[in-house]
Amino acid sequence: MRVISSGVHQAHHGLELFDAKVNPSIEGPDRADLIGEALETAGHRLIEPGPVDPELLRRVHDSVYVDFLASAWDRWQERETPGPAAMGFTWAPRGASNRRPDDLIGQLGYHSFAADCSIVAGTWAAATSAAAIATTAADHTIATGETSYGLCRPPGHHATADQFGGYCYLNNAAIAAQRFLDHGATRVAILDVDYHHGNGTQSIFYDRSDVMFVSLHADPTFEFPWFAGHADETGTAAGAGWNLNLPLPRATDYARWSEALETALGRIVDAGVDALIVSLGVDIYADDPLGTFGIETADFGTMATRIGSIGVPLTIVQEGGYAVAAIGDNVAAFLAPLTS
Ligand code: Q9C
Ligand code: ZN
Repeated sequence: MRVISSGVHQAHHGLELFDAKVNPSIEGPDRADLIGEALETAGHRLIEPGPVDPELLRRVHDSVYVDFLASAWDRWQERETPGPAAMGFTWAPRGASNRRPDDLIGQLGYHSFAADCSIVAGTWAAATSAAAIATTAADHTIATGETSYGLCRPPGHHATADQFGGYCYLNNAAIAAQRFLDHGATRVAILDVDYHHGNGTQSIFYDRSDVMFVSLHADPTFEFPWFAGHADETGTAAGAGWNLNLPLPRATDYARWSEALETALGRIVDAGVDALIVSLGVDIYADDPLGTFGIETADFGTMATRIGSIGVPLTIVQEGGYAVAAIGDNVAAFLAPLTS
């Protein structure tokens, strides 16, 4: 087991708008710091990532979006009275032309889909560091076959090819998947176990058959991201049949969740993939402030044992998880059975 992490994320802590109030985001630096400490206590060595690959970023994300993210904070600072964080304020009405505006304020709406997510001074460095962590983790699995874990922060699975939202800016799991493909894999699967549907990952690969996206999540009829994650979203064009959503009800416990996991793994095994990326959100934990599921700490070990049993090269990237008192134990419990 190789664990990749970096302290660069610490300068990223955005604001989020919720209940008509603006507060520091619940997605803060403590999350990754606590995971790192728990993993060191469990005997893991934390290894720094290599540099980010700008070409790889642009194979997953639109170039204009990457350029936008890289420059948004500096452009925001040029305003007469810049607020404490740059965030979207107006989104395209249904049926609108959706032409990209020239102005920064319009572009913030164009390149985002949720007001829970903002850009501050450290955001771009943190997002590119998380992408580098995912890339380095994938590279280790590609080179050795060994399982690797990328302690990515900010998370990535809500980020689409050209929009940030849900605390995500660059899609770390998609970047890891593309890395496997670029190094000879024919088909890879992404198994997303975060409490929330990975709308960004789904959309990036929706019309492709080389990356199968499989997600267990809270039903979007009652949960963020609200507009994606239904069972009838199965892919389009060449991607038809390569997207599997398993929406679950409130209060789903491990007995119910593990039934969906069997369905998910059955499809992944049938597809005969060369590698598996796990988008590991531990917000399915029973005491998570954003979740409603009933997964206990020990269940993370049980699920990891089952996922590991399919015998496919494995790279894990961190997504959500907001119960900071238990976040380290939950991730350590998942990694423990995969550690050799
Ligand atoms: N104040 C991930 O788990 N809604 N993103 C939060 C609570 C957004 C979660 C509302 C949840 C996004 C990666
Ligand atoms: Zn989540």
